[in-house]
Amino acid sequence: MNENRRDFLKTAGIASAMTLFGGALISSELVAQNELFINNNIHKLPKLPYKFNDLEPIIDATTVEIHYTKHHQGYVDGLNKAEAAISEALGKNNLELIDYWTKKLSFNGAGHYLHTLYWNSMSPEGGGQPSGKLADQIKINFGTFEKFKNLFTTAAKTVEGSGWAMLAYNPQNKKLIVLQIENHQKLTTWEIIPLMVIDVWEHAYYLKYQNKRLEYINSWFDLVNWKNVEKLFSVHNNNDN
Ligand code: MN3
Repeated sequence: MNENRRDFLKTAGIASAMTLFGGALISSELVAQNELFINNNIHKLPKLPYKFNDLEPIIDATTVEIHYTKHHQGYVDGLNKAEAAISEALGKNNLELIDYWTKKLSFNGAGHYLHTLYWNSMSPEGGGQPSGKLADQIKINFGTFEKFKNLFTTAAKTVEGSGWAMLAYNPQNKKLIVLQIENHQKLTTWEIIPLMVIDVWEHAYYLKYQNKRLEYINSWFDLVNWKNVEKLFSVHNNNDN
C-alpha cells in the first residue's frame, strides 16, 4: 500500500460505509457508527468511542492504549496487506502463495472486526442488564439473565489459548447463541450476527489481572454497553416482526 496515500486519507478523514465482509457477518449499524472503511477498500482503525482512561478502574488506560494503537492497528495493517497481496497475485496470475494470504486475510480481517465490536461492547456508562426485546430474547433462549451471564462467563473463561466469547444472533432459527472463538476466526458457525464480544487474549487484561482471567470477565460485565447490543439486535431482528 502507498504510505503517502494512506496518510493523506487518514488526515483527510475520508470515510465511506463500505463493507468489510460480504453477507450476514457485517453489521451495517456497526459500520455506520465507526466509519470503518476509507476509499479504495483500504481499512482503517475506527475511532475509539471513549478515551484510553475512561474504562478505569476495570481496564487500565495503558492496556486500552496498547491494545488499540498496537494490537488492533496491527490487524488493520495485516488485513490491508493481505488484500493487496491477493490483488497482486491475481494481477500476476500467480496463486502459488494464496493459501498463506487467505489465512492472513481471515485472521486479520476477523481480528479487525472483532476488536471494533469489542470497543463498542463496552462503555464507561455500561453495566447492568439489557432491556426490551433483547432482554426478552435472552430469557427465551437462556432461561434467565443470570443463566446467560454464567454461560457467557464460563465460555470466556475456558477458551483454549487466545480467543473470545461472543453473544450472537442466528437469524435462521431466530435464536441467541454464545460462542467460543479461538484466535479471531475459528469455531464460528458462520450464519450468525455477532452482537457482543469479550477479548480474552492475555493482551486484553494481563497488566492488571495477570493470570486471573475470571476476575477480568466478572469485572468486564460492569462495562457492557447494553444499549449498543440492543441496537445491533434490533437491526437484525426487525424483519422477524
Ligand atoms: Mn485483542
